[in-house]
Amino acid sequence: MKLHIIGGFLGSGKTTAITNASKLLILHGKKVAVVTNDQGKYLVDTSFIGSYDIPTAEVTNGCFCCNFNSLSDQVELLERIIKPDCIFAESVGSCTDLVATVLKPLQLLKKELFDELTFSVFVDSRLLIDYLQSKKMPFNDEICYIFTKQIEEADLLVISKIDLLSAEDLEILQDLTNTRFARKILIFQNSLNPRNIQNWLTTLETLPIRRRDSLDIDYQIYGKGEADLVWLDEEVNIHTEDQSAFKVALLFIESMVEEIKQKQIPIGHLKFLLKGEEFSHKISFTSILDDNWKINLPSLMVGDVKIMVNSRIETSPEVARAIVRKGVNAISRSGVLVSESQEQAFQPGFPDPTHRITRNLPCCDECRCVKNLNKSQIEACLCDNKADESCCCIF
Ligand SMILES: Nc1nc2c(ncn2[C@@H]2O[C@H](COP(=O)(O)OP(=O)(O)OP(=O)(O)O)[C@@H](O)[C@H]2O)c(=O)[nH]1
Ligand SMILES: [Mg+2]
Repeated sequence: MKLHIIGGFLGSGKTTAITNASKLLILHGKKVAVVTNDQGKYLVDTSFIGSYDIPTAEVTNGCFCCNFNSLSDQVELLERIIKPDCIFAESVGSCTDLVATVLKPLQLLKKELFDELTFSVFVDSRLLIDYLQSKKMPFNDEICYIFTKQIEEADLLVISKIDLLSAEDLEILQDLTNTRFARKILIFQNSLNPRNIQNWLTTLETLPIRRRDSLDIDYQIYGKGEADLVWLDEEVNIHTEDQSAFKVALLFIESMVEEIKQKQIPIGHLKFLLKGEEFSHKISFTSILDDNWKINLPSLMVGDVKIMVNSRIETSPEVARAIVRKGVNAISRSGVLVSESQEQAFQPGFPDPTHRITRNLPCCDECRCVKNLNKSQIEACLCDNKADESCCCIF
C-alpha cells in the first residue's frame, strides 16, 4: 500500500486534488481511502470526500503530529477493512514540521504499514507569486511563518490553481520557482483538470528516493501562528415552508462573508457544506475572496438544508461566534425555522508532537531497502549515511 501524506496551507487545494485523484484511481479499478484531519470534531472535508463514496477515516481534535498514534491507527484500520492500493492522508492546513513529526516517525516506527511513503505540499499559486515577489501577504508574520516552513520542507511542491493565474504571471512564477526551489520537484497544477491530476499521480509513482531533512523551526512562532487562526465549527439546520431553504442558506453564507469582509478579517479557509436529501455542495472562501461565488450554483427548490461550517480565520473565538450570530439573525424570519448545533470556536493549542525526529534516518529507513529495493534504486539513494555499518543495504 502506498501512503501519500498531503500537507500545505489552508485552502491550497489538498482536498480537491485528493478527491479528484481518488475518483481517477477508482475509475482505473484501484482501491483508495482517505484520512482527513482537522482541529475540530465535525469535518466538512470528510463529508465532502465521503459524498463521492470514497472511504474515509478521521483524525479530529488536533493535527497528525500531535495525534501520531491516532493517524497510524486510522491507517491500520483502513488497511484492514478496505485493503486499499493507496491512502491519502491530508494534514491540517496550519500544520508544519511534518517531516520530523510524521514522516520520519512513520518510517522508523510504522514501516510495516506501507510499501511507499510520499509527501506532497500544496501551495496556492496566487499566494506563492505574491510571497516570492515580497508583496504584502494577507496574514500576520507568524501565520506567514507557517506558510514558508511548509514550503521549505516540501520535497514535492504542488503549485495549485494555476488556472486562476494569467499566462504572464504563470511564466513569472515558473521562473521564480525554478530559481528559488532548484532542489525541489515542482508540479504546476489545476486540480480541476483530470490530466493535471494524472500527472501528479504519475509523479508520485516515480519519485526518486531522497533524504528528507527535518526543519529548523521556532515552535513559539509556529504555535502563535496556529493559535491566531481561530477554529470555528457549526451546524445550522434550515427548514422553510416554501421550498426556499437553499436560497436562505446562501443568504446565511453571504451575510457571514460580508461581515468578515467588513471587519477585514483575513481568511485561512472558510468552508460550508450544504446538504439535503439529494444534494451536497461545498462552498469555499480562501484568502483571495471570489466575489462571483454564486454564479455556478444551482437554484434548488428544497424545504430543508443542513449547513456545516468549518472556518479558520485570523480573529478571536468571540468575534467568530458573533459572525455566525449575524448570519443566523440575517435569515431568522417568519416561515424560516433555524436550529443550530455543535458550535465550537476556539484557538488551537500549542503544537506538542508525539514524536519529533531531527536526525537523519539510517539509509535503510530512508530508502527502504528492507523492502527489497533493487540495487540501482538503492544506489540512487541520496542518504549521507549510506555506508553506515548498521545499515542493511551496504554492498
Ligand atoms: N480553480 C481552481 N480551484 C481550486 C483548485 N484547487 C482547489 N480549488 C478550490 O480552492 C478551494 C479550496 O480547496 P480545498 O481543496 O478545499 O483546499 P484544502 O487545502 O483542502 O483546504 P483545508 O482543508 O482547509 O486546508 C475550493 O473552492 C476548491 O474548489 C484548482 O486547481 N483550481
Ligand atoms: Mg481540505
